[in-house]
Amino acid sequence: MDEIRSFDELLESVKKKEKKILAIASAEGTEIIQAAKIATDQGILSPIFVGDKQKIENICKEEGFDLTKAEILDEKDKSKTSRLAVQLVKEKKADFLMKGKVSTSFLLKAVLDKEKGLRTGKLLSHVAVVEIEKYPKFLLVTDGGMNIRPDVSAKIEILKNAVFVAKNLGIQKPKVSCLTAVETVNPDMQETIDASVITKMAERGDLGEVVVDGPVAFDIAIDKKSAQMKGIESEVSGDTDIFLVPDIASGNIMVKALIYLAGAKVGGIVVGGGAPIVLLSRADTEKMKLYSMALGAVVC
Ligand code: COD
Repeated sequence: MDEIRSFDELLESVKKKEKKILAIASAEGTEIIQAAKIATDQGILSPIFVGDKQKIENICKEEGFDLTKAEILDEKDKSKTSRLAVQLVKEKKADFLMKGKVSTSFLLKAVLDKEKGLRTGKLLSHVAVVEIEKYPKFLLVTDGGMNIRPDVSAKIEILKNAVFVAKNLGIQKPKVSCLTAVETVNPDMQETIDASVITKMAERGDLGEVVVDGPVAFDIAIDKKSAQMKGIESEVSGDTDIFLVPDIASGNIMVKALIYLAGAKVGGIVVGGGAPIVLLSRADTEKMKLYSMALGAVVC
């Protein structure tokens, strides 16, 4: 499989594959139906709308969504829509899951339910896939969306999840930068210790087909010249695929800064469970919603 380096290429790739079925928990929102309409019109998925049937049908009519292209499961109780959508995935009636007008914690709790959820024994984590004019390929940032302050064991799981996404994007041997503020191990900065542990594990082959560098600051990770000026020799520098960030705040800030200051295009998904989960935010543009759904479809 050729490496996918942009969202246009991603959409083309998804369109060539079998159409995936997306279960949407509490789909009765205009922006949700609009996003599902774009993805359906582009031929990348078929939705199952779980929620208030009457409201969903009304919005579909307003938005010109062809109701023959979707299934609707009537459930007005918001505490039940997440469980129903999760159940559809568990029973293989849907391939992946999306949050509609239900809170993130409701949906995640249904996903994490020990009996009825989508647990696989692995950690669930968020991967943001970023396309930016100044960089010749995708840049994956993790985890700026789910795990708040991961310890080193959690970071290893987060990295494995991101490698899984990278492989689905055709990146055979992803290059990973464990981001910190400095290139030296400083015992007062726990993230530098975690980064050096992960780098050592990768060197020993414990993390599979990846090349890891860290601790490393963002300038060194993104720009080979900066590395050379600092006298740092690194195969990863200037060619990073995955940016492993120290915590949710740093990852979230990094991605949003790229969107607002550098016009980045971004899609994001949660992986590690039985199926990918699309968690859209209200502030996402229609395109970003489409990119996230396409990402979900490509990693199913
Ligand atoms: N993967 C797998 N299992 C998990 C995970 C995970 N990432 N997180 C928790 N669990 C399991 C635990 O092992 C436990 O068995 C059960 O779930 C409950 O664990 P808690 O009590 O630690 O989890 P919650 O329900 O309090 O919190 C989980 C959240 C994902 C809701 C929490 O971590 C959170 O709020 N994350 C930030 C989400 C967010 O605000 N994102 C910003 C969006 S932009």
